[in-house]
Amino acid sequence: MSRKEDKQIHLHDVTPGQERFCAEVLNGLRKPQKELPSKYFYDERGSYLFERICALDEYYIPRTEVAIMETYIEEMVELLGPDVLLIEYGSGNSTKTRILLDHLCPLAAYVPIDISREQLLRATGALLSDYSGLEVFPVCADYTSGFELPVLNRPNCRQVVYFPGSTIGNFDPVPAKHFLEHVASVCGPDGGLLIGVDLKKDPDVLHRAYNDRQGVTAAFNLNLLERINRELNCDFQVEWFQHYAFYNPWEGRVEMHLVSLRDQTVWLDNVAIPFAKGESIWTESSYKFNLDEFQQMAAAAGFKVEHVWTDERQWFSVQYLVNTGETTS
Ligand code: AVI
Repeated sequence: MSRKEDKQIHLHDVTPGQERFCAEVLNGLRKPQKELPSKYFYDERGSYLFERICALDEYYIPRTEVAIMETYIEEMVELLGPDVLLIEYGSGNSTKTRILLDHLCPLAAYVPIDISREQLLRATGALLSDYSGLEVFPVCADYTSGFELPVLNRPNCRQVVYFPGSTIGNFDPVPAKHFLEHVASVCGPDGGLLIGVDLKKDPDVLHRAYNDRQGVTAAFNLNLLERINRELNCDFQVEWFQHYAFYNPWEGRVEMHLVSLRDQTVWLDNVAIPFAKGESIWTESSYKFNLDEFQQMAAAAGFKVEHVWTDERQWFSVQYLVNTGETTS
């Protein structure tokens, strides 16, 4: 583990190195159904493209979530209580967090965690200048695998984890349960989790959200190959791959793939990776839930759903879960 300092921002940096990136890419590309971990979308360009996705008309998630937060913020803050130590997983540009920061008072401290170092530093700098007196302890980490949080001496505060955007949907069911168990251990016996959960809906709405007309989602998906070329010295011919996203109703998830447009071979680290025409690399799953399904998953990880807020169309939910310390399976 290493600590790096950046001006006045004290960054706790536990990001995985390039070796792990290379090993995970190779491991995924050697599977019968080739796959790449979606956490690697978020280099500097990927984070920029994701921000553009969030501004698209078709991508309803951020708009709907912000509207729910703004409508019910007083109720949320009341449930969270005073002296909260707010820990955010996948904080990105911390836009939605500002709604909480504007209302949570007093706040013990804010710990944003993100894999994208540049974005984390930018967001932390902006928060420090906009919220005088706010203590921010940024952590650069891959939160999908184990890492240590900085030890903060705040004895009388309640730890609340904030996990918006339905990023929980990017985990498969077993890792999702493990992730929630990890969150339960982070927030402790009287802690809580405020989480954004995307709900099942008309597949046409989902299809449009992941196949936008401007092609921003396609560029976001293809940037993963460009990143691998840039950082791992690989030779993907990016124009020979095509973005393909669809809703799989049996599994309740949107799947994103990159489909090879011809027979081709890609070289990475002296390993040849053959592609047949039409073969795909599975780059992301985005699970959609109904309220019962999510409640069961949360209970299996030791959480009780205390409150659910949704929009009128019931497209998205923000939920407050409390740690019961008991798992149901
Ligand atoms: C970050 N995550 C919740 C997004 C999603 O909807 O699964 C990532 C994304 N992929 C394509 N568009 C957005």
